[in-house]
Amino acid sequence: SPIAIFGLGHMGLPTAALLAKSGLKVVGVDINKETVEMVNSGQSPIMEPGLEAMVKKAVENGCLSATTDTLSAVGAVNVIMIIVPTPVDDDKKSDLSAVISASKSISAGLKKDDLVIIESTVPPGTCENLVIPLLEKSGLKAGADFKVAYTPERALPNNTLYEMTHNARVIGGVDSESTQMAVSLYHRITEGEIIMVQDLVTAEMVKLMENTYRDTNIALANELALVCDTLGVDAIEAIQAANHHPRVNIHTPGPGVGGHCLSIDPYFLVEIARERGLETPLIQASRKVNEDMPGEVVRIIQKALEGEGKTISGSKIGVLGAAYKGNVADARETPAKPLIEELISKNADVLVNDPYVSPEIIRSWGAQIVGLETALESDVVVLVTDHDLYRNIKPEMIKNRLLVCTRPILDRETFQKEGVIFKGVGRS
Ligand code: SAJ
Repeated sequence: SPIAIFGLGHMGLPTAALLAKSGLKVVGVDINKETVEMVNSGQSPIMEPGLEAMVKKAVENGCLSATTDTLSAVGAVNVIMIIVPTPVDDDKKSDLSAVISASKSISAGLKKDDLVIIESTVPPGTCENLVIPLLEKSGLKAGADFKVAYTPERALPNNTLYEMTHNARVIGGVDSESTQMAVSLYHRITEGEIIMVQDLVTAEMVKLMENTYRDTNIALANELALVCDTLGVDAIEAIQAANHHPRVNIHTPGPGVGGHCLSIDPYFLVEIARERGLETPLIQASRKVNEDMPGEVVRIIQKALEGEGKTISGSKIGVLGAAYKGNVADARETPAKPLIEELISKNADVLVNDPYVSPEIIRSWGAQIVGLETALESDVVVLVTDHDLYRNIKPEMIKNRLLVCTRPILDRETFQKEGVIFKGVGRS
């Protein structure tokens, strides 16, 4: 049966393309006209390996189309997916407005026996307490008249198509028939194991547990790195040695945690627990540790410059990378932003190089955009994002011999041997 997918973003568009590739007719629904036009002309608005080719083919085959017209889309299908963004607002409370507006649009055209699948990351309980009541405004009853399932998306940006088709998937439904229907649908696109859980709320909780696990572990790595710093211990060497223990897997310290997932999802747990009278000190402390990392990097830069008789104020600082992680164009919640803004507020001349992130975004932080060579001529070079192309940087390319490498992609010894002063998170 044909499918409508609400949200043609980082997760919605690859899902739409994969379902279309499996032979289903898919209509993507998005509020952004530009996105809809791009998809209809066979282009991908998102940088993701392999995606554009897949979109192009699906559109040419007539299996994939896009529209802003929600009602006609819902009317023409029997399966509707919600894959829209769920950010947090300034108070770190979940902003479910996109889920709400999609649910309302679906409700307006919902038919008997339709299946609604939610993939957006949400505070546990959202399907039961918010989405279903909105869908039931159609006059139909969840379970009896229409089906509802929740399945979190777990694919890793930059490896999305592979992970969507190979990762294990967790599915929970409002009743077992809902779960079963969703399972058979996802079997069309994934070779990965499909794990059925009891209900909607369990599936919602699984997703938040995964991303909170990762955020908390990265926070631990970052805090340990800062302790290493005070001792003159190289954190990367120490972590690699510790990870030889069979039950230890310390994550990688860095300039902070970015992206639309890890830096947001833990707050959904904090919020939902608090509503039930429970505080979550560990999760909250981890968020704070990770959010403080850009400030820690500024301190490391300051010390490095002081060693050269310079200050942040008046120095040229070359920043390599603005994206939240390597080889992506995504700058959402990137630690590069607060880092760059703090350097600018301290009167540094910040020169940013990033071949992927859109120049407008970088300029909106007040920074200048430069080529790699120019960035490497700065008073200090600060590597922020682990883009693969930065792995080719050689010691002699660092003109002023001062490098703050916040990611372990360059070999410390090689640089030091060539006279480069090599600093980093936990490597000072
Ligand atoms: N990072 C570190 N140290 C590490 C690992 C990551 O500093 O040891 C940083 C990265 O540089 C980046 C951030 O953390 O700034 C997050 O990067 P990531 O690659 O770990 O994860 P995301 O946000 O791109 O994708 C995550 C994934 N979740 C998990 O691995 C548990 C992905 O599977 C989810 O689908 C995605 O969130 C999501 O959509 O929720």
